Amino acid sequence: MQDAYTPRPEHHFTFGLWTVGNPGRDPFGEPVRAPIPPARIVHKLAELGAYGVNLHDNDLVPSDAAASERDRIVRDFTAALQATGLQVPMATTNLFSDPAFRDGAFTSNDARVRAYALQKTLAAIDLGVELGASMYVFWGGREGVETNAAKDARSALGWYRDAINFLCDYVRAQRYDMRFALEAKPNEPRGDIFLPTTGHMLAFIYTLDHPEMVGLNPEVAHEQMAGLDCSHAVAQALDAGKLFHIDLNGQKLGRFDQDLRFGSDDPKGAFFLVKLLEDARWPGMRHFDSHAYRTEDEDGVWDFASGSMRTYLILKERAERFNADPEIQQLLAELRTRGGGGGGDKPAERIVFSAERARALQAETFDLPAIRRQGYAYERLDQLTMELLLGVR
Ligand code: DIG
Ligand code: MN
Ligand code: MN
Repeated sequence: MQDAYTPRPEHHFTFGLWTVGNPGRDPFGEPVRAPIPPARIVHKLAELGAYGVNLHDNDLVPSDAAASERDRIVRDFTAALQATGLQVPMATTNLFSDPAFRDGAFTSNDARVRAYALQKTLAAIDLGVELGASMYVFWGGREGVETNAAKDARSALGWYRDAINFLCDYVRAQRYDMRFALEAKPNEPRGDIFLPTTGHMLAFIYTLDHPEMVGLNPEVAHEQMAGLDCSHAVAQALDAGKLFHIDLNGQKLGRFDQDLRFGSDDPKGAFFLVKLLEDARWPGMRHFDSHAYRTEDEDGVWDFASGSMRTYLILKERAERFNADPEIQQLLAELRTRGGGGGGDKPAERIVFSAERARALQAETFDLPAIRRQGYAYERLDQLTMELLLGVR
């Protein structure tokens, strides 16, 4: 069915091999779906209108594969990419499945584990470059503790920083066209994960040797697990010029990491995130780091993938309607011009220090009773937004 919400490669939708390839295992049950071969995932995603496919090293190459086997697997995968035109924009390392990483990878107390994690990541970066990736994501799923008796968090942050600095220097030495995107999560699988939110990651970036190479990969579910509004984390990443990638999915508050289909649980939150990305004209990959319900068979997996992209495009169209809605825009214009602020596209005058600006401010008088009396009409504004989202505007 082709309609206004049919995804096309120019929409930059991507999925990880591990997302549509998720076999439906959970902590209380075995896999419910047979593995889908990577080449089939490539062909199906291309058929559905996706732009690209991402991977952890071991989503494609088993960690115990011999070099010849690795090369064969990469050859077959590359053939599918060439046959479909699907791209590999992002790669990452699985530093969380191997029991060797049970105390963390870059932040394990065992220096041998920290070294092995670096070795594994060097090989995974090479694989990503070989497949055409220019973005490399780091999600430190095991970088945390269940008890603070295990390690001083300052030591852990130092090891984390040394690892990222080492890998930045490797990419520079290899002259790879690659940047890093750090992904936060507050907990799970560890009791507490270091650098738990996008804000923590942003601060960490500025302690690195090459902060210009390193940005953020906010994930909707992870910010919501921390009880935060993901669109605010993404706004701060955009403001800092550090939104290098994004993981779109859905999540109910107070649950384990559900990685639900984007927008399926919180369409209003998803709407404001899509509006932010589209208003910002953000050119990055719209990556769905999520998976089908465990109830689904393979047909359900492709329903999940199509639904993810369709919901994004429907919300993109709703954002365009919001930006064109006369009543909504009139309310916003009135708000922006209050007190002589900006109007239309003219931004409000910025408050920049100067001696006379300070003197003028000190001499200024305010009609505080009037300011205290005024309302902001946000109930009207939000109701109009809700009616637009519910399809009656
Ligand atoms: C989980 O949210 C993580 C892993 O799936 C992967 O390392 C990263 C890539 O988007 N997200
Ligand atoms: Mn997640
Ligand atoms: Mn993710």
